[in-house]
This record gives sequence, structure tokens and C-alpha cells, in this order.
Amino acid sequence: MSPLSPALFPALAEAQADPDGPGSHRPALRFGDRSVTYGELAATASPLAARVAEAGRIAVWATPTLETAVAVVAALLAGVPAVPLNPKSGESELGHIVSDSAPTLVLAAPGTQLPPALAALERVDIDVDVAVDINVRGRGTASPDPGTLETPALIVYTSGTTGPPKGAVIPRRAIATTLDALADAWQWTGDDVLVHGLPLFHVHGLILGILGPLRRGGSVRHLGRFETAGVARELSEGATMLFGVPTMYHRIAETLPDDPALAKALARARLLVSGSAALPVHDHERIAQATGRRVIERYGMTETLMNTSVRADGEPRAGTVGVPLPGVELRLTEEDGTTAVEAYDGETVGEIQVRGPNLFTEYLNRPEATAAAFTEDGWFRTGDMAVRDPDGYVRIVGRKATDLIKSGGYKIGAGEIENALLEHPGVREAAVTGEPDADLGERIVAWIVPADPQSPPTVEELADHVASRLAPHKRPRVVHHLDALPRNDMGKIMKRALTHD
Ligand code: MCA
Ligand code: AMP
Repeated sequence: MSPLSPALFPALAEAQADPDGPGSHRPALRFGDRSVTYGELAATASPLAARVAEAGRIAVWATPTLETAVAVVAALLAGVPAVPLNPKSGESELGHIVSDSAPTLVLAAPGTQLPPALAALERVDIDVDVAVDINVRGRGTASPDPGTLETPALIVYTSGTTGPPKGAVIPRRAIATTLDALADAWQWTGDDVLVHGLPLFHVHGLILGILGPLRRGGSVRHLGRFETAGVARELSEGATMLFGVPTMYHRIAETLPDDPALAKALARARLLVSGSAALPVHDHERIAQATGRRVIERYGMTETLMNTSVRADGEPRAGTVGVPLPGVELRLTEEDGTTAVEAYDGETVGEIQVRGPNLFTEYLNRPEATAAAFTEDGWFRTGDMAVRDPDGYVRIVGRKATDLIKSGGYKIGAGEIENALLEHPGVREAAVTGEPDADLGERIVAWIVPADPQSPPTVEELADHVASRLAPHKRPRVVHHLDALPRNDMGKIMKRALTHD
């Protein structure tokens, strides 16, 4: 059995042990005008951890608020796996996640109205504001046992090509490993102040964007929602790092010509980091030209956490995701999925496979899917296709599955949307593809054979239908009506034939 997990957040442990010590007064989290120091975080999260310590798994209603950050920290202190829920999830998606992960209780901010899918769960309010009196609260609360490094910390739902999303079980070991590897690559310390406006139910915003600063003993300022004005304000008031998805950097690039204050603020940042999808070279160049600063990219996945990054002390080359992080083994394989590509020639394409302590444990309740995701000798098949430059820089050139769409940095399975569309009475047949979009990277396109060709469902109707069943970011942005879907002799839909002139 592996040993008990050391503290994931040493600065928090110090504040717990010595509430009057200087470390206790250091800022930890800020959301708008609400903030907590490490001492206040300890005072708030410790009693909550004690309260949930006996739970099996806990769901967290992951609004972009202080409450979500406190709830996840409490779950980690208690060694109880947390399932962050997208508060905009529709009924069918939420129903699936709740029945699959079977949480025993849900943590939510006081006053939040929860949907019917969560009605059967015991609700515990995340009471942050009463904790400011740290002399009373939390003091002397016994810390529950956080478990071992292999104890599941988070279960994060991620879409595949078919079927509903799968829950990736992420152990404490993977979180600690990936955050320390990024600290090495980015020279990330407790002096850094991060700003971002990412959602808190995925790896990027939650693990990198909240748990990352806390592991370093630094702080994060969350914008509530992404806005270039908020980025400019925080970077000009002491924030040192910015994390975002390419859509956010695209919006920054669009705004820069008319916003000298934004350019000045970005120029001051120590590190601008993009991830979750490829940042187009055009946006890289526009930002570099306006600010003199280069955005660096890192590459990861829900199942693997972070695999590669351009290093803070390395050459920031646009269009690449840098080099493998410390501790991560990375190889490219030929089409058979097992023969390694040896070339470092910037030309030979192979599938990226990774191995290392940054990886997830399994897909919850899906042993076959877990087995299929790994080779016999333990390499995880990412499905991303790449080449390697002579100096080891990795360039992602595409992905194996055409049925996976990356829109706004969210991974979306075409099959999931097709199933939802087929539940609409106005739809007889449906196929979903992604097409290039300057803002979102890719936009979702639905190809529909209407049940009644005389009155086909409108794009708004279908978008609302998908948004209310799955999630708003999964809604189709474009709908084409067809008389029939193109099929091959086997009856399989030929998505490549779905083009619009
Ligand atoms: C629009 N809305 C609707 C509808 N239409 N709501 C219900 N029904 C409808 N029919 C709402 C949306 O919910 C949203 O609300 C608002 O209208 C605007 O919608 P949209 O245009 O879709 O959103 P956006 O504001 O343009 O979003 C762009 C974004 C977002 C901010 C970049 O896509 C985003 O936050 N992306 C981050 C994705 C991410 O974190 N990925 C990490 C996973 P409202 O304005 O209230 O929100 S990848 C990962 O973790 C790996 C490990 C990695 O490598 O990082
Ligand atoms: P997710 O499963 O939502 O965690 O998304 C993971 C996927 O995002 C990866 O398999 C890649 O396809 C993509 N991705 C993440 N970071 C980058 C990046 N910097 N450049 C290109 N693709 C990326």
C-alpha cells in the first residue's frame, strides 16, 4: 500500500498548523471583490473537510466562484473524491453524470438553486463568508485522513467520440506531479499571481488554475467570466501570469489594436500561457507584435493532465507545444499503435502516446474503455497526431478521430450531439461535424434530414434543444437541411461528403 499522501498544499498546511504565523496572512484566492488568505482558507475548508470526510463521493456545483474553490480544497483535505459539475449542464448530461458517479452529497454555494437531477442528494452549503473570523472557526478542527497518493482526488467528465461523457478518475499523485512539473517548466513560484476566467469543472481552470497557485503558495484572481478588461486590470495590478484557451487569446488579439492599456498590461506579464486547443500562429503573431510578448503553449488532456510545454527558459516557438515535461515519457507511434516513430525531422507524423505519474487511473465504471485507452505496455493513446522537430519540440498536426470537435477549448463528441438531435421530434436523421471558426477554433455544424421537409426545425430550436439536454457549449452553431445523409454501401454516414458550397 502506498504511504499517506503528503500535503498537496504545503502553504495551507502551514496556515492550519500556525494560524497566527505570517504565512496565514498571504493572499490565496480572489473572485471579484471577495478574497481569502491562506489562514481564512484553512479556517473555511477545514471544518467543511471534517463535515464531508465520511462521504463516499461528493458532487461540487462548480460555478466560477470562491465557493467552488473552497469546496474542492475541502474535498482534497478530506481525501474524498470530488466530481465537479458544470452548472450549465442540461438535464440529460447531468442525469448521466450523477447516476454514473453516484455522489452521496452535493456541495453548493448558499442560495443556489439546484436542478431536479440533484434533488435526491443531501445538500451541504459552502459557507465562506462566515469564516472570516478565523480566530473562532476551523481552529482546532482535526484534519481528516487525506488518503494515499493513489486516492482518487477528482472525477472529471470528458467527452469521447461516441456515447455519453466518461469520468476520468484523477488521483492525488497525478495532480501533485503535473503541478510540480509545470512549476519546473514555468519557474512558477509562490510569488506568482495568476489571473484567469476559465470554468472550474475542467482540468484547465480547476487543477491548473486554482490548485496550481495553491500548491505553490501563491495566489489566483479569478475573473468570474473571461473579459479582456479584467485581464488588463489584473495584469496591471500585480498579476504575473495569464492562463487561457485559444478563443480567449483570439479575443485579446482582436481587441489589442484599439486597447493600448491591454497591450501595456500584457507586456508586463511574466508568462502568458495558452492550452486546451491549438493557438493559431496568426493570433500568436498579432499578440507578439502588439505587446512584445510571446504566448507559450502547453499540451494536456483530462486523462493525462499536462504532457508538454514550451519552457519559460526555452525558445517560445509559435505553433508548437514544446517539449515533454519532467517525468513524462512521450513517443509517437505508427498507424499500428505500437511501433515507435524514431524520426525527429519535423515531418513524420505519429500518434502521441504518453506514460508517467501524471496519468489518470481509469474511466469510472468503464473497464473496457480504460483497457482500450492503453497499450499492453502501459502507454496511453492520446489520439493526437504530431511531428517532432530535431530539437524535440512537439507540433500537433491533427487528431485521429474526426468525430471529436474542439470548440472554445471544450472537447465535444459528435455522437453525443447526434443522439440529442435525434431526440428532437423534427429530426429524422442527424450527423454532426466541426468546421473551422476563427473565434472558437471549430464550430459545431449539424446536418439534418427533417421529419417534415415543409417545416424543418430552425437553428435556434435545435441549439436550445441541445443546450438544455447537454450543455450550451455543445449546441450547433450552423444547421444544414438535407434530403438524405450521404451513406456508403454499408449504410455508414460518409461525413467527409458533408460539405457546403
Ligand atoms: C448561448 N447561451 C445559451 C444558448 N446560447 N445558453 C442556453 N441556451 C442557448 N441556446 C449562453 C452561453 O451559455 C454563454 O453564457 C453565452 O450564452 C455565450 O455563449 P457562447 O458564445 O457559447 O460562449 P462564449 O462566451 O463565447 O464562450 C467562449 C469561452 C468559453 C469563454 C472561450 O468557450 C470557455 O470558457 N471555454 C473554456 C473551455 C475550457 O476551459 N476547456 C478546458 C477543457 P455565459 O456567457 O453566461 O457563459 S480542456 C482541458 O482541461 C485540458 C486538460 C487542457 O489541455 O486544458
Ligand atoms: P480534454 O479532453 O478536453 O482534456 O482535451 C484534450 C485535448 O485538447 C487533447 O487531446 C488535444 O487534442 C487538445 N489540446 C490541449 N492542449 C492543446 C494545445 N496546446 N494544442 C493543441 N491541442 C491541444
